[in-house]
Amino acid sequence: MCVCLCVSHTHPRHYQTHHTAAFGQAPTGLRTMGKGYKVVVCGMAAVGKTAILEQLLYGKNTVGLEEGATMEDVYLASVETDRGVKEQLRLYDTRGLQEGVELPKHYFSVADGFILVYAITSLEAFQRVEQLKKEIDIFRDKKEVTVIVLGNKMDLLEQRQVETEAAQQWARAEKVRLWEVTVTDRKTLLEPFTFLASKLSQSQNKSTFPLPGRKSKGNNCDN
Ligand SMILES: Nc1nc2c(ncn2[C@@H]2O[C@H](COP(=O)(O)OP(=O)(O)OP(=O)(O)O)[C@@H](O)[C@H]2O)c(=O)[nH]1
Ligand SMILES: [Mg+2]
Repeated sequence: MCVCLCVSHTHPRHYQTHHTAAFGQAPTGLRTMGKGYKVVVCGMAAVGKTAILEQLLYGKNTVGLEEGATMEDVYLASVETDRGVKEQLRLYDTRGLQEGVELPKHYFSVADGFILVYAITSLEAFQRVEQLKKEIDIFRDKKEVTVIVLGNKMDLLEQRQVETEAAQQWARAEKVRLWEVTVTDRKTLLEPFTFLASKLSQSQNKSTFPLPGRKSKGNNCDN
């Protein structure tokens, strides 16, 4: 399964530095990138947002290495859906939230999707995700957005503060999918990102094309 091909990673604070990386395929380069779905990756500081993206896109396990706090980075990725179609994602790696630091409101108007990240070792980080979900519901302005939730640092079981079942129960009530993952095992990241790409493409198709079997006025889809 080709889940991810990262073709570019830009640092907006610098002059558009492009990095290329590929997994099992040659890099296709920026020219093949469409606009892509805009996905905001957010959550409390130090839950592993950047580490997740670096592992998923570059196969880098940065756990244990010194990594600075993020201001904002944009990763461009091509992710294969469950139907084998590649979808382009623009992943906004945002600044970690802390007491008094809110997710800037412009993200709510641009986002097609959100990845809410907490660490299973921090109840506070999970509560921040609950709050973010509420903010999405308020600020998305009736636009359809896809939300997935990642409970990271699953390898640190002995420091667990967020129980799996309690988190899943909340996710079911909110009608969002939640996975526990760890950056130390890239495989745990594949299903959530495949799901996200599939869901994003489905929701766009839903609003762009009439459903089979339902004829809309002046639009004959029988052929
Ligand atoms: N054990 C373990 N450590 C992790 C995991 N993911 C990230 N870390 C560590 O957690 C720390 C924070 O990771 P980052 O990826 O910088 O977290 P972040 O959410 O991007 O942080 P900000 O950019 O400050 O918001 C680093 O020391 C990582 O090595 C994981 O799955 N397991
Ligand atoms: Mg970061």
